[in-house]
Amino acid sequence: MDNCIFCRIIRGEIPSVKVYEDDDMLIIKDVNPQAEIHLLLLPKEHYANIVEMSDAQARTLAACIKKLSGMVDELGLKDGFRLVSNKGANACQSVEHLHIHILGGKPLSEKMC
Ligand code: DGP
Repeated sequence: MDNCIFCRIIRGEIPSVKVYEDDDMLIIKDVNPQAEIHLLLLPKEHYANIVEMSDAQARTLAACIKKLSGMVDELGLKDGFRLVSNKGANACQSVEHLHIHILGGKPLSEKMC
């Protein structure tokens, strides 16, 4: 998607702090962290949210999350973390490219959006 900010990050057109990358996903630091550790898991394939996700995309995303579960120590998440994916503006989704928030450590904000 030409103008999708996360597609542009994936293509390297917009800088980001990359934590992990493979053929299926990119993990970056969130530019506006809501917790001590706030990462974003971005599937490389563009789709807006979990409602738009195909069966094949769901399988790929599940494999990405399984891979993430093996990276907990190196990502500093061994004491616990939350995974959050917002769908729709009413649920605070601001970027229409599916992403999973990975939140660990102390919250930095109480706000929902
Ligand atoms: P959501 O509100 O669920 O759509 O989350 C979007 C997140 O993406 C939000 O926490 C801020 C983050 N974000 C937006 N633009 C950029 C960017 O250009 N770079 C990075 N690293 N994060 C971004």
